[in-house]
Amino acid sequence: MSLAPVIGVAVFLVKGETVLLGRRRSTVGHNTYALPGGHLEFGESFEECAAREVKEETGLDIKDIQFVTVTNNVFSEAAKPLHVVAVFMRASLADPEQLPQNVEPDKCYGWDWYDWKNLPQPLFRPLETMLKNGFSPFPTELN
Ligand code: 8DG
Ligand code: MG
Ligand code: MG
Repeated sequence: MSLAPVIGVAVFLVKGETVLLGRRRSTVGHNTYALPGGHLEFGESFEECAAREVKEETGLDIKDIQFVTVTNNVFSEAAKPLHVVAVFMRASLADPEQLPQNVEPDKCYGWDWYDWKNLPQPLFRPLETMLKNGFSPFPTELN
């Protein structure tokens, strides 16, 4: 078991005033609502990783992929301690008509769009912490 930090990339896929969230089936953050995302692969850019993970997990194609922020997450109470440096990106749908599919049903209970002002609970802890700190992926007039 390696105890080195790993790099995660998570994507605020925004549509109107909503974001795409799925309830996790993974050990880390089980049952909590999280963004699509995964681990950065060797040689990948953040934008490439964002597009690949969103496609692998939801079937959706994204555009206008931009870096928004990075957070440091230590899951010390997990059965297998985990340290993830999470890079957050924002993107929009390449085709606004495209519908999310649950491509990895072993990892997620399903994807849906949630109003930013009425997010489901509980949120995945890294997300919850960002929100508590006042973070929003939307322009200020929506907050
Ligand atoms: P992979 O095998 O497909 O590469 O990985 P994955 O199974 O899809 O990884 P993941 O757990 O979904 O994402 C990697 C890490 O990114 C996760 O363990 C912690 C970090 N992360 C956050 N916030 C979020 C989030 O909202 N969504 C996702 N998916 N990951 C997040 O800190
Ligand atoms: Mg993944
Ligand atoms: Mg994932």
